[in-house]
Amino acid sequence: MLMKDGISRRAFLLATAASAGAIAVSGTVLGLPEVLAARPRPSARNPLYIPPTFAPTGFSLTERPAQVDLGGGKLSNVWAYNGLLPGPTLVASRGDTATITLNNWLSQPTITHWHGMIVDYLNDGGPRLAIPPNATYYYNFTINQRAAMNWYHPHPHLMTGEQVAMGLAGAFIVRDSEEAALGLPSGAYEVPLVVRDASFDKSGNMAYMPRNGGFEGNTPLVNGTFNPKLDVATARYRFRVLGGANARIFGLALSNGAPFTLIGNDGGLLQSSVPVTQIDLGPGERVDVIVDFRGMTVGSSVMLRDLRSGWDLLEFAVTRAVNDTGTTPTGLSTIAPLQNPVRTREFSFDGMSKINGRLYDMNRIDFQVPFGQTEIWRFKTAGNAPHPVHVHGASFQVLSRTGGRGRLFPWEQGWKDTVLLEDGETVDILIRFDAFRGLYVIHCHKLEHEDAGMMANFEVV
Ligand SMILES: [Cu+2]
Repeated sequence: MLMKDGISRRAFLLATAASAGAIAVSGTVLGLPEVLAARPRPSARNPLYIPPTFAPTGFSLTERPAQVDLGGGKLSNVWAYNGLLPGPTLVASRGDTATITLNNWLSQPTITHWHGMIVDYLNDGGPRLAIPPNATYYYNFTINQRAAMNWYHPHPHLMTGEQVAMGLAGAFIVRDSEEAALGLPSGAYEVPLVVRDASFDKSGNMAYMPRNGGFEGNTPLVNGTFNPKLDVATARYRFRVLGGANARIFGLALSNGAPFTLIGNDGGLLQSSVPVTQIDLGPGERVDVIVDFRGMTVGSSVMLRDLRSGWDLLEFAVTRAVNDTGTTPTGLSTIAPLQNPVRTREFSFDGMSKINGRLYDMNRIDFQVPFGQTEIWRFKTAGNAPHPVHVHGASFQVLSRTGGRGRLFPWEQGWKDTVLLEDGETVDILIRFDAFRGLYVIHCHKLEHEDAGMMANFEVV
């Protein structure tokens, strides 16, 4: 395949597009999206892509159009960090300094937000800091927070949905001594899983088809791999899972009914591990789970499944026997509850574009929050949920959910930065900003709601 020069690659893409169109005739009869008809069948699963890891010190990230093999050898036009989808996995230890240069090689404004990282205003990458095409932004911050898997993605006003859907996202893992002492599965036994959906045009290129209610693609991708498979050993694995979709909520489960051992979420380790057979994961949320393949025989496999769509997301194929005699500790961390809230603030997530009746105005500061003071923030909705509510500048603790599902779930313990609000629900959180004063945002992480205006500025004073 004459792929070594740009001209041949262009010709290859055109030829592939033509053949995809031909195959699509039968796919259309079946009501399948054309691109699915051209993709490999489940019998030809693609190896799960695992992005390379880098320290975020002296590191450059470039947002740019790229051609990526999402599986099966066919290149798709996407937008990606450093040409990788997902972007490189950044790994740092508590106490490290991140010095990151962001280059914007897109044809529209962008800025990168470090979702879950507790950093000051100038390093937070909020919409007010967006840079024009061909500009550069320099980040410099100290990492001072618990071990967790955070992530990075664009956050310009009005264009976040498109930029994330086109492929711009990556994991940002923070480690600390508390986590290291637990002896959790590591190396090849620790795998980040960025779970999202996507849609493609007739040529197999990533396509963004926004809807006000939220973009939902017709194809699942794990780590940017279509129809993926991961070869595993008879051992325990630690999977760091990110809900990386624009709008879709995943109901994660294993096809054999075995439980996940849930050990962490957005803000890091839970106090205690807990077995769960299903996990609902909304946009921006993370879960940290141990999956034990020791009871399985070589040659067998199990699927990571989305119970909501019925999709098989990822096949775990047991291909070799090893001797893992370890145990996953039950006690993981100590989490001090936030206490003595001094006031309650209400946020109504209205329709598909407003908070407390107002559209986002980049230049308006909607409210001020005293530094170091614990408050209850009450999230309500007048419909058009789910709204995955995300707050910048601090992690929070989920206190209660009334109405709707009427309870809290195991993955909502500990420290969170994004919480799912369904119709009819009122969710109370405890929050305290004790790291930085300055300007942050609260917004719906259904990215089409966010882009439509479901966001507010607040200032920690
Ligand atoms: Cu919303």
